[in-house]
Amino acid sequence: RWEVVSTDFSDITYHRAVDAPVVRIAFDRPEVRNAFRPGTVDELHAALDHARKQADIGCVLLTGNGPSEKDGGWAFCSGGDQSVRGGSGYEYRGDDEAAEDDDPTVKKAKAGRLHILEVQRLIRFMPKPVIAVVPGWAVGGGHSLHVVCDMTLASEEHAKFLQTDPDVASFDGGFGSAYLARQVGQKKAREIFFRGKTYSAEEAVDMGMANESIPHADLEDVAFEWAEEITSKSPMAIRMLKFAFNAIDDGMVGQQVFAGEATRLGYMTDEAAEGRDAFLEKRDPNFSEYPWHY
Ligand code: 1HA
Repeated sequence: RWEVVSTDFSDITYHRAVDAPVVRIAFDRPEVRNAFRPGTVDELHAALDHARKQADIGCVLLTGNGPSEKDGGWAFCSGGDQSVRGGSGYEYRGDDEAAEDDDPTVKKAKAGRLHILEVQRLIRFMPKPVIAVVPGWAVGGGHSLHVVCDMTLASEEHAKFLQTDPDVASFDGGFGSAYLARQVGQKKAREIFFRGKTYSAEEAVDMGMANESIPHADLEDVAFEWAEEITSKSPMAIRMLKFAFNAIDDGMVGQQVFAGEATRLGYMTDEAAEGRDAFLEKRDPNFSEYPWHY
């Protein structure tokens, strides 16, 4: 079903479907429950951005490879790799240099990285659905990632949803908490963060932060079916809907993103062509043929 898009990655895998406009991007550090270090985030950003730009890709499946060879455990993502957490963020250490920017003209900031937030924004603002396919633990910053995805499908047997942020003195005060509250309600979202209890796939579905609990063996097949279904529909309509769903929570940025798509549609009209042509031909535009629709 899948062919490799790039072998340049060490902390993720990136595949595209042979016969559908769908990609599969997966964390590939199962021995640490797919925790992300700075290089992992660089790679994830690069793969998602690549998928964003492909005109023949309409849906991204974001998941975690597994199980761990150490103990057989499954994970979507366990958040920031605590072993490389420095004084101000997560640091490139050891063999984690894969995707670091080696451009000598770039003066690198000394502060640690928190750029998983850039990945969150990329998922939020890319004009195609991203489905979190959760085969195991979704924890901390990994929990926030599933929250920001357009939909979540979870393994009935192995998915576990957990917010440890306050346990490790971290806090996702953006999409990870605020958007979660939109999904499960204020009281429940506060419970999730303040208590740090683990929830099953079924509980996640019941509270509205996951779409479906699926037998583990079928999870990837069902996710692929969902992606095929979505990508059989109008790209324009799916894009407009995603940005419409986002807009109410995204303030003026949400309006800007939605309006950008509206502008694209506007540019496709004869009326817009008349405006452009009149300028280029150095004449007054004639909009008289275009009705004042109601
Ligand atoms: O909140 C943010 C941010 C907020 C704003 C802006 C940016 C942010 C960026 C990141 C984050 C965060 O992600 S903070 C939250 C960080 N993550 C955690 O606190 C989760 C830590 N892990 C656990 O709680 C548990 O490991 C687990 C619930 C995911 C799994 O438990 P389990 O099944 O009992 O396995 P466990 O034995 O604990 O883990 C297996 C191996 O994976 C262990 O290594 P080993 O002893 O075999 O050498 C464990 O240390 C490692 N591991 C798991 N999670 C992480 C990890 N190593 C480093 N970092 C991890 N996150």
